[in-house]
Amino acid sequence: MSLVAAPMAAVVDLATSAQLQQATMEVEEEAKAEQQQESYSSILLMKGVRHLSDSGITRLPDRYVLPAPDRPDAGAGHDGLATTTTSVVKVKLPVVDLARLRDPSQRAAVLQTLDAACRGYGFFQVVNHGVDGDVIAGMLDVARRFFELPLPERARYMSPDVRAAVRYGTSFNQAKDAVLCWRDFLKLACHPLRDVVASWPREPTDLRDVASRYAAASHGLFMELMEAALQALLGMAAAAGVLGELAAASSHMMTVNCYPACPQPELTLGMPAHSDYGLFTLVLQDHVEGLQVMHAGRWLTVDPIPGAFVVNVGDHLEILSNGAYKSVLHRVRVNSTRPRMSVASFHSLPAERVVGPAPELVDEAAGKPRRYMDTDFATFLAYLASADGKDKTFLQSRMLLHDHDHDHDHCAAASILRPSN
Ligand SMILES: O=C(O)CCC(=O)C(=O)O
Repeated sequence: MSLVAAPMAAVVDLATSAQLQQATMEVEEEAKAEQQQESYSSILLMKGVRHLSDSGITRLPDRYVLPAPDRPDAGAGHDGLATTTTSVVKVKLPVVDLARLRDPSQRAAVLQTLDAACRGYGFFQVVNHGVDGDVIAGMLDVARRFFELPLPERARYMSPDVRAAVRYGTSFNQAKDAVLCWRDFLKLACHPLRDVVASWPREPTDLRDVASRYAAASHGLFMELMEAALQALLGMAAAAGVLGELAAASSHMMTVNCYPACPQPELTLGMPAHSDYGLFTLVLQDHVEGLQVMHAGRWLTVDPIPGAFVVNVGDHLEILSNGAYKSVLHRVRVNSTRPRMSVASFHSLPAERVVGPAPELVDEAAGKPRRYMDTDFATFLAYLASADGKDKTFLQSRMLLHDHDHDHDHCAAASILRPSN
């Protein structure tokens, strides 16, 4: 038995070892293929969502799938508990008519509209602004053509440096996002315009010309809106100081956002809930809706007025106004059929300028306490790198006194709160 068994065993052993060798090779091959697949997927992810969308995927890759409570249809009720709100609630934002603002006989009434919008929604739309239709259409068109360029041409501008004059990337904060967002972007520093334009993308060949004309128009509009806001807040005489500073130097960053059609839009967001860092942000969007604003504990979808700018109060203006004006959370939903483009222009004082509540708005004896700490860009960068960024907005981290309703809105999407950068 053993004599027979031995060779058999040997045969079996040999067979087993050959099988084992084969199996080991297969496992190794598989691991190699998996590794390749993994690095292929991460390269694909780095290539951004335009690339994924063009590749014709029908299922959202896992890295883009938000946890259930953070998905676009999981709302936050007034009691702070997550509730499901599947219907989209649209909002017609207050309208600020610049033609009327420029008419001395109507200015006071428009200042009231602007002031009420900044206190209530933190958002408004601007019509009759006088920015040439060709400048607006040209900007959206050149932006679309930039994202149609072959990836290697776009990828020349990828940079991890948040201060780079030009930066192409994907998601919200690519280096930190646990779940990626369905957005690709091109960020362009716009101040001082004549110095930075030469570092902007060289393709499409008309980008520098078209985008610099748009940037100049956006800055002009910002200055006009700031003058109006400061006049409403502080009165003409006190407004002059900040306006003079802004005329001498400012910060201006433009982000071109590209949100391709998404195979499973109910599982992800184009941009998570965030507030903006500066004084005012001017958003130009195409005809596709997607921007949502947090108001009284609910997400409201902005109904875009063709040719209008959507304007929102940023953290700096909330701080400067000692809390009178609201820098509110907003986010972007995507959809399965229509790609969307937007151009957001972030305007503020120079990065090194310390921003605090205007002295005219603080009077402890009269019951108007200082509500915010002073802040500057270095504080903002330190906040980004800190643990606070996980469950607070930057604005909350600067608050000395809390306004409960506003605080509630800033906590409503707590697990995905991240400041914009
Ligand atoms: O795409 C939009 O409408 C909004 C963009 C935005 O919120 C941002 O760029 O910070």
